Amino acid sequence: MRIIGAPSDYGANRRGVDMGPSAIRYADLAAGIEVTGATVHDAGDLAVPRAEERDPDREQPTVGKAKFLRETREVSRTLADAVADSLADGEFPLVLGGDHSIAIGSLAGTARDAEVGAVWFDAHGDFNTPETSPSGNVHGMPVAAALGKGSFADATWARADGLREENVVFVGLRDIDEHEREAINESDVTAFTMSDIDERGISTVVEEALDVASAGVDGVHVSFDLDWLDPNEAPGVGTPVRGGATYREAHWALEAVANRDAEDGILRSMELVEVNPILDQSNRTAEMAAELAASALGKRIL
Ligand code: Z70
Ligand code: MN
Ligand code: MN
Ligand code: MN
Repeated sequence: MRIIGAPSDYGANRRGVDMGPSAIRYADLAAGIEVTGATVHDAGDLAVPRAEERDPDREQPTVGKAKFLRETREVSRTLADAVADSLADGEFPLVLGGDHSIAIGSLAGTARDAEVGAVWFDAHGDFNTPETSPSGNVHGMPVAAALGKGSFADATWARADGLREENVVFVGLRDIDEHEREAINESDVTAFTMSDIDERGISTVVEEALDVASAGVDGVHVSFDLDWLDPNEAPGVGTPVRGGATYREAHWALEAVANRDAEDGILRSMELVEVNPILDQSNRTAEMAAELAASALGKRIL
């Protein structure tokens, strides 16, 4: 497998997530994964210019707002190539963010020559467009971007045409904007909220999510936003939302991903995003990210 760092914070309104890849590596990511017997190649970080050197408003859509759109496009193109190259070389791409806007690149890369589904572990729907976004932060838009919603319809760099809308599944949503809610409900994606997890349990919800994401596709991308977890467990994120997944639920969920992959080889690519070491306590959130990656890639208790 191949580690690809994408230290971009262009999509978030707060500095610090650009240090995510370093923090996750420092938490012994590679050693944790090697326990599974996998060989880990670290490709290092993509070059991402500092946000202070750029103008967030330099390029704006005719309607709505999207900060650092030009820079996000540059990062997305570079990351898409890196992910596609990794797959072409037969190495599983594990992308480290950065904020969740980097998923535009991960999805474009993993869906370049394949039909793919996605499981999106997140407190947020990330389904805004420049027209609906209350913040203009692109990390609230990557799913809509990849699916070509709103003005992203014309953005060939953002659209991941191999990503099938009916195979996109959210798990554990709990903070959705008004227009984002309408868009999710009108779309063909499947959305499990935190209420679904409370009602039906993590195991039923995650197994069903994997069924939907993997039906009829070549592979599944797992996008893991650390703010899916409860802020008590993962405080080092830019937008903490109370009532998130527990440590044990998160481990169970990613062990289920690994078990499913062992059965049908469906896992194609993965990313860990939104780790913000500035806001963290003793690198706990990065440690969580590293542990969960190992679980997804096959680390078992026994
Ligand atoms: C809000 C917006 C968001 C992540 C925050 C927040 C989006 N819906 N995404 N943190 N990862 O600004 O669009
Ligand atoms: Mn997100
Ligand atoms: Mn989020
Ligand atoms: Mn596999």
